[in-house]
Amino acid sequence: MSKAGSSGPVEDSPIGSTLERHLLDRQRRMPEATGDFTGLFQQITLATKIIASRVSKAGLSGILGLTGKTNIQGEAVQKLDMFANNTIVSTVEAGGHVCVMGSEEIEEPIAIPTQYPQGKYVLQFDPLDGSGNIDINASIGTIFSIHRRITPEGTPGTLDDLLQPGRDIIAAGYVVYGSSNMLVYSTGEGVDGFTYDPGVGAFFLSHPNIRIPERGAIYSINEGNYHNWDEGIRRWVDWIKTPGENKKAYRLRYIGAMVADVHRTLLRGGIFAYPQDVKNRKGKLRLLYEASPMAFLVEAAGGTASDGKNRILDIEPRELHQRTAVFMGSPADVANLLRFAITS
Ligand code: AHM
Ligand code: MG
Repeated sequence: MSKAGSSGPVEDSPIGSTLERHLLDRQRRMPEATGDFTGLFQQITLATKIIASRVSKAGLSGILGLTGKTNIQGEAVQKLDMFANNTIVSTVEAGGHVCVMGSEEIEEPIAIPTQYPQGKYVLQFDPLDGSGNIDINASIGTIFSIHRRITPEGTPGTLDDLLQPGRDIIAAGYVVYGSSNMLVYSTGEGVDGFTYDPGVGAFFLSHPNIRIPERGAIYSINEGNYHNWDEGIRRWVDWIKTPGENKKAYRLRYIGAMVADVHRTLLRGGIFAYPQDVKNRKGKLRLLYEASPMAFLVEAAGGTASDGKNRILDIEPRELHQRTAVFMGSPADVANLLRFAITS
């Protein structure tokens, strides 16, 4: 008969490491931690499990299709976008850990109802990124980032709490709803990936300490915009897909959901790009809840994230729904892009 009880190392555990255990281990390493961060993370995780469940049943439950409304970007809002948004808001607001939230789907800062505590964190999220993929059963995802509030504790949070640069993020992550569902997150020290086991209802550590390769062999960009790009970007794309001396042509992969395209880039290396173009002079992707969280993860995995001139994490936000150009991925691949971008 074996001896009872064990809190031994995870490698010896018969069940592997759950996300909950990972978060608790992290909390125990920080004597000043109050459990607030862990609590917030658990609420975010719960919301993404509810979203994942609904996404997997989308075709069955008649929830596909447009609501008939447009969001503040003027894009059609699909039912699942609003479901995902409302799920995150209602799961997180009651927890007492945040003082304000910002969402792609909601024009103004999302206040925390006064019956709940006004917490010390600030949550920003894109509830369902890549929503154009919903109706074709391709990958979509949720992106989020957490800052500490900068306004006085105990008061309602404000827009100032949301307009913080990416370098001050304390944790960011995404969930990709794909052939399996994965949560990838970082608190700045390394990036860990967890795969969801639907039978158990838990995320298990499957990709510890993700490191992006120094150089990849894939470029990811909507090349249909070629004729709308600046000349430097066009020359870079011409170069990257042309074989040369000591250089193979890069392969193109683009699913049209930033979560899925950046997830592949983190694991396989290469570059994901969404440049500015004649239609979107400041780029298309949103700084606060798309570009910054992903830049935080890419940098924590050893990669580079730039808007073509500056580090994305150093951009000082001025608007909640600000857009930016995005170039992120393997350091050598982003460095090559920048050589073309800045000489245009
Ligand atoms: P969304 O958040 O409304 O779904 O839009 C953002 C998406 C990104 O996930 C993706 O990288 C990009 O828009 C695709 O845009 P395009 O269709 O112009 O290539
Ligand atoms: Mg999005």
